[in-house]
Amino acid sequence: MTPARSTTRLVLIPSYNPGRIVFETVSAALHQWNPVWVIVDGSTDGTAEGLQRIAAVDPALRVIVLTKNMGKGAAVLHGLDLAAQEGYTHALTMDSDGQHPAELIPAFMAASAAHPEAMVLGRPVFEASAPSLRVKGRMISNWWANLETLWVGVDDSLYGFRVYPIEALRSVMRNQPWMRRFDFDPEAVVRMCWHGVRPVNLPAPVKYLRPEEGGVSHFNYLRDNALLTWMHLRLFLEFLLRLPLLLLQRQRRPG
Ligand SMILES: Nc1nc2c(ncn2[C@@H]2O[C@H](COP(=O)(O)OP(=O)(O)O)[C@@H](O)[C@H]2O)c(=O)[nH]1
Ligand SMILES: [Mg+2]
Repeated sequence: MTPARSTTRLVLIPSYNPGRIVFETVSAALHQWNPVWVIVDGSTDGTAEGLQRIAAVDPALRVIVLTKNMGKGAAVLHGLDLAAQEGYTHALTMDSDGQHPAELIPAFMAASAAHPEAMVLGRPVFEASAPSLRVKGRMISNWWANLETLWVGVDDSLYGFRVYPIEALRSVMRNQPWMRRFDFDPEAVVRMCWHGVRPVNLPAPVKYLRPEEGGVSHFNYLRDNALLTWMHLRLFLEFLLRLPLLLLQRQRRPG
């Protein structure tokens, strides 16, 4: 049975060549929420066609196809612009590759409804099988993100299972060229904090699927770590410029 349609909150799934696992991911999301929008980001694995076939018989699913690969952030922004036009106020983003817990969509949406001005961030709970290089690597990104936000309370900077207030995120993205590729998730958290959107953290398991289970990652260790390093360098320089203002905001922070 499809859940009742929400007119304020939607699930946005950016998707780039995830392979067949996307059908399970999307079906799990549809089990929990209505509407679910998938932004197919220039995929060449035939998943756009398969998803469109599902959408043809299930009005809870909308498939938006970008013919060229634009990057995760650009795909999310495309979805946010359309969602704003249709009056949605909040979007839960999740990955298309089966790593994120669809069963927690209602709990995250409920937390967002309780704190509409905040962003609801997943705090990853890793399985023992999670690659330790990825788990340790994110501690570096988290350290930078906490410094850049003066420890306002970001538990994890990289986990893309989140609920964002749409207008705040669009206005953060609109006026700068960054946050369009894989660097989207951590930069969004930092810039949203600077924008005055506070984080609410909820634990959420992350799965690392084996290739034979349909696990696919486009994370390229050198390319993406270079992108993340460059991103934190940019953010850090901007942080230094913003520091007086951030310290002032911190003084005024309640509690
Ligand atoms: N890497 C990558 N991911 C994209 C892109 N566009 C959308 N995505 C989505 O972003 C999510 C995260 O990417 P993934 O390769 O799984 O990275 P990982 O989970 O950190 O290993 C997936 O849902 C992708 O389908 C893109 O251009 N590159
Ligand atoms: Mg992934």
